[in-house]
Amino acid sequence: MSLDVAPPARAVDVDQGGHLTVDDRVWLLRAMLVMRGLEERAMSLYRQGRVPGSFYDGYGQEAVSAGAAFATAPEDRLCILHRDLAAHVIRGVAPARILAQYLGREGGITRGRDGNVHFGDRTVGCVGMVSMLPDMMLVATGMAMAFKLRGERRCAMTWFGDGSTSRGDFHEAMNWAGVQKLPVVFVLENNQYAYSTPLDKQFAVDPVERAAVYGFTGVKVDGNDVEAVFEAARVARGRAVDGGGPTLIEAVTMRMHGHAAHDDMKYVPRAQVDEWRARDPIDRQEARLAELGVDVAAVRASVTTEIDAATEEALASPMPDPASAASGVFCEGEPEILGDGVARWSGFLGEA
Ligand SMILES: Cc1ncc(C[n+]2csc(CCOP(=O)(O)OP(=O)(O)O)c2C)c(N)n1
Ligand SMILES: [Mg+2]
Repeated sequence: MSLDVAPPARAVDVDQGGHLTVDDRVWLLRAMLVMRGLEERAMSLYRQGRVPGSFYDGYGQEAVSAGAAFATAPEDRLCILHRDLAAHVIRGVAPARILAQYLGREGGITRGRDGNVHFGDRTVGCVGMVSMLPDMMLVATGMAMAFKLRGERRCAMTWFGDGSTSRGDFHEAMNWAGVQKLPVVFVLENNQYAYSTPLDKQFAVDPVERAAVYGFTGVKVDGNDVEAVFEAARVARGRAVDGGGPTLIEAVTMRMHGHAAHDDMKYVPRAQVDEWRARDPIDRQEARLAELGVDVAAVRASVTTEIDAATEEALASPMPDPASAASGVFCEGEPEILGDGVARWSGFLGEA
């Protein structure tokens, strides 16, 4: 197995039982290590004043995005949130482009048009993130509706936090997806806090139970076990593309850092953090693979080399030309009107 090539376009044959090979299991570890390495690097660049805006990370939550994204097929579409970097990595977005994005460089995914986590590379099926929460649930539900209307065998997957479950848009998306039996997978990343608000101040019932209220399946999974998240997402994706409707996956994890770089999270009890540190998803996957005889130190070393090279490449990328600031921001050119009345723009946005 080569550690230096891009992730396979279709990591696992998700339609054929989805059995994880040892290589697949190493890819899952790798994606989590790349996410952690990239975020650690970006955080230090932020502290040097080289990353504009704020900085958000998903330290300790890597299994949720890696495991779920690994269950998607190339034709699926992903709406990825601020603590889900591993999903971009799994889809094949190069680490150098992600770092260049944080740095606001021309080589970033939005070519310096938007800051930090607000990006998505549509050429690999990742839709640019809308910051208002949880608007991406509605975007994913709309895409799933399009797939269903066109009779296409593909699904939309979206991630969102526990804080989103108290918003009206959450209920609208869940309701419509349930009524229409849409091929959408909702991944609730329950990391115990929405900014400083703990779970017991957010809801009176376990959010996974809400799926049944809207007429579809809800499953709770250990969000720090990447293979358990993968399996739940694989089953959910299969149900979606087979016409069985949506699934709500509640992945239980912990936000190990503050909401963003400015937040010292003094409101989080120390014991809670210590308890979750012992369940670190990377440590757990490494222990599993070490038992199978995989040289996990070599995997770690290869990821560090990759992150070093990505950092150099990102820092060498120029700042965008201010004169080009408005290009690629809006749809350009005339839309093509398809037979069914749907307008489609080609060019920058590409096809959905
Ligand atoms: C409608 C809306 N209100 C407030 C915010 C600001 N905001 C961004 S992230 C966040 C906390 C969200 O908590 P949660 O959904 O649990 O996700 P987490 O940050 O824990 O991953 C808030 C309040 C926002 N983006 N959108
Ligand atoms: Mg949260």
